[in-house]
Amino acid sequence: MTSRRHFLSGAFGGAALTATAMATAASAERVRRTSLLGLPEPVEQSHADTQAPLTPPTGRPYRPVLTLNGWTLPWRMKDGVKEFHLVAEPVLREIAPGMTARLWGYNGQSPGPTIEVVEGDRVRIFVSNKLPEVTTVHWHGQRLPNGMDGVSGLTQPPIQPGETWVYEFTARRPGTFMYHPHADEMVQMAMGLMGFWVTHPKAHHPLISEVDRDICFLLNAYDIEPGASSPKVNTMLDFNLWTWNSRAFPGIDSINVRHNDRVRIRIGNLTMTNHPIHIHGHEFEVTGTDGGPVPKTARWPEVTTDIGVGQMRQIEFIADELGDWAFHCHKSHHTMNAMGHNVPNLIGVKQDDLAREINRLVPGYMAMGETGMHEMTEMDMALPDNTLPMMTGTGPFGAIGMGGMFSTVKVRKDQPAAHHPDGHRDPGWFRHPPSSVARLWQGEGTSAPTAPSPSHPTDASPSPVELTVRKPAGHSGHGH
Ligand SMILES: [Cu+2]
Repeated sequence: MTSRRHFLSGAFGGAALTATAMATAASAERVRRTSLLGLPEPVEQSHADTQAPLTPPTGRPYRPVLTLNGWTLPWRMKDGVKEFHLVAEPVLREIAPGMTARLWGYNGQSPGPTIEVVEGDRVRIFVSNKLPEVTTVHWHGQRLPNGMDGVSGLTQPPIQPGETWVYEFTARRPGTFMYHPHADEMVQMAMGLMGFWVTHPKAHHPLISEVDRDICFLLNAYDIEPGASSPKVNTMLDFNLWTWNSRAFPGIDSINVRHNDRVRIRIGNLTMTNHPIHIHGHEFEVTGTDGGPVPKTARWPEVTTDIGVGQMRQIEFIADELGDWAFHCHKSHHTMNAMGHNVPNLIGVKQDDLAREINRLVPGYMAMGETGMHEMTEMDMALPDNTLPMMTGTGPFGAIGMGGMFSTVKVRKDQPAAHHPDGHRDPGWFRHPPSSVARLWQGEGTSAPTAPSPSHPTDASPSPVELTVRKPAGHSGHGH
């Protein structure tokens, strides 16, 4: 994890900009001029590494959040107000090594930086529009004056390209929030324009526990044709890149924690469908939503929680099982990358000759594997440039065969505490204790019970095998 940060001296310094942004150079000039009028410097980020949490330089102390493959926006204190500067602009985002997308974001990245404040803080946010069209920022979940709510046409006129507007309100409610445009939002969110917001409680709160790790990310999705780099913004449901903070596995960093840490993970959903987020080896509770902390009497253990569109969930657990635990969306199509959808099912079909014939007509044709898809994770397929394999990643035991919304929670005894400079470093793969890994059976053969055969309907004379299945030892069963 490096932590390079670019401080812009001029409107374009250090930024990776597309032609669209260059077209707005005239309006950007206006930003530079206002910058001289006392705007906070628009701090920018240009890589997708997870950046160490931002220790608050001024203001009240708190345990800062870690933004997965992202960063936290610095602020300045001015007359008791926390001032932030968001710049909406075209960005280049590496979705995973080997593929970069042309997205829209804030301050050089998609999603934009996490805004982190304390309950009761007076907050002033300058928003400069360097997009080729109008925008606004809506502060999802916040209690604020109606005119600060950022709904284009309803609570304010839209922010024109080149303009800088200012939002100001008090962060009244502690919790988990996000921000996104409320102008042409179908296009702007399909392009990646969004960010996270965390408001810490100002004092001990009976329903907000103090945690050792506090991690946040947004669920988002893109439809980018293999070989292309710009999302198709009219797609409603059939997205092909399922991402956390605009990163797909193996580009999503692992969540690295110390044994017995209390871990809070905050997740917001700005895709067009729900995502059942699932953890292995532990149970968690949903301790809060974008509506606030959940009363203790309304919490129950889960290993999967479904996060609907426009919802946020904060989950908490004690990381008391050592290992590398999968943490992913449970929709199996969401743990795959592009190319997974228009592929015929040819399981059981010998297709070497068939694929060769079709390839003469359709170069680049690819069919599902003969025995399933896993074989593809071990193949070296020719892909168009700037395209991720459908399933990829290599672990200590070989191909992982995943993509999309998949990561791991790595629980280690020797992981430094979160506030240590190396507190979030990746410890590498887990070293399993002897005799604790599933193994190839090399003993004598065993016979397994067999389910009733369809050729022997239940009213036929049961075979001894069927009897074994229907009446396992210890069960009374209902018999015939
Ligand atoms: Cu999903």
